[in-house]
Amino acid sequence: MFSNLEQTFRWYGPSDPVSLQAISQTGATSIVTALHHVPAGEVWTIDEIEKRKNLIRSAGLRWSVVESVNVHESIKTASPDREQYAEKYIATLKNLAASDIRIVCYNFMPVLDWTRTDIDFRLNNGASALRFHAPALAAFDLFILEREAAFLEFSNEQQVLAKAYLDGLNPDEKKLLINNIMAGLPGTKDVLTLEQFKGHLEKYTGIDAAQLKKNLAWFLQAVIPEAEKMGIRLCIHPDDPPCPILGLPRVVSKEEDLLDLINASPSIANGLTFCTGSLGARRDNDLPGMIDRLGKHIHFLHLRNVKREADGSFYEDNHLEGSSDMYAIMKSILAEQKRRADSGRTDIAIPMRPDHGHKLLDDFNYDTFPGYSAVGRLKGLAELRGLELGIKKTLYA
Ligand code: DNO
Repeated sequence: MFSNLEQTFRWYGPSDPVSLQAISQTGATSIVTALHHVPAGEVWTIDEIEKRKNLIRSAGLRWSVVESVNVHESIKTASPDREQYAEKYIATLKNLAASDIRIVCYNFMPVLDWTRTDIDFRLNNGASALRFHAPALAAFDLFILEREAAFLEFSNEQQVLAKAYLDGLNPDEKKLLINNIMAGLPGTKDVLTLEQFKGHLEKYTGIDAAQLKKNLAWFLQAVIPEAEKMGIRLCIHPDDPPCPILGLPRVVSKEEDLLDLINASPSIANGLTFCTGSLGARRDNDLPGMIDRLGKHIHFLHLRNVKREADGSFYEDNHLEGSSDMYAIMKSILAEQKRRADSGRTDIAIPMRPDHGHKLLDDFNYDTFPGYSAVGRLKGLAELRGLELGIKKTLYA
């Protein structure tokens, strides 16, 4: 029988309240991390990479995936200095390859990484989840950011609902909403000010989805041939949420986008992070079908489930519940592994991580990064590995 998925856990580095030792008790064998202290665009030195790698190794774990080497805004906006940032990106990849770390996740979301409006949404059982509430984002866009075009983009009904939502918030709640949306890169506690954010938005004037796709293709054509030579596999993370927000285009949201991306620079080095939580927030993304069709390009799996609501809102559900059929997804993943095994590919143990988790039980005693609790993710991982094993023994024993 072919090998199991590689069970990984994201770790934000030495400042993460979830320790490496705790992670090793979850059953995960590998770590997903990044040098979060290095600003986007700067080169990761071999020294720094090795230091981090040794720390992970000394806990009996392996650093198998980098999430993420972030792409500098100059590349996303095609600024005149983009060549220089592509060169630095390649230099970082070279150093990672020298340390034998070869799977590298990144994203191409303008300005903001993933966006949630509520990072403490309480479920009936008292667990805390992450939520994207569409009226809250609209309220922020229309009445806090006061972006003019937003008044043309939202329907009258959406504007009324957004206003009602905003009027129901007290000043502290309003501040929290701003902080949640303006939170900077994962693994940092940085929050953009409204002024800084407006400055970023201006740089995207005139950049629509078609242009952003061209900028992404330019990046791929610059970096992928180099990555291929080094044996590095890049894997793009989809947009979260998978739609344009705050006037910013997004181009990694649906199957067609993923195909365009692959075709922009066809290579084993040009792959996907298949995030079922991000892609699953769109009703028109057929996740098992996408795995069947695009599976060979998947180098990394984020397994998570969202519960979609009619107005575009969603919250993060238990890993096996929510709007996506995790059983069907896992079945498609196993079929992809089987195809790889049959065709002689060696990358069968695709790294997967339980993406996000509720805050549960002892998690409330720690100030963990939103979504990155210990017990909640342990529960997710345990359920997912059980599902994997059950399907595998039934279908492929
Ligand atoms: C959130 C994550 C994202 C992801 C990046 C990948 O939990 O899935 O922040 O790491 O977008 O570059």
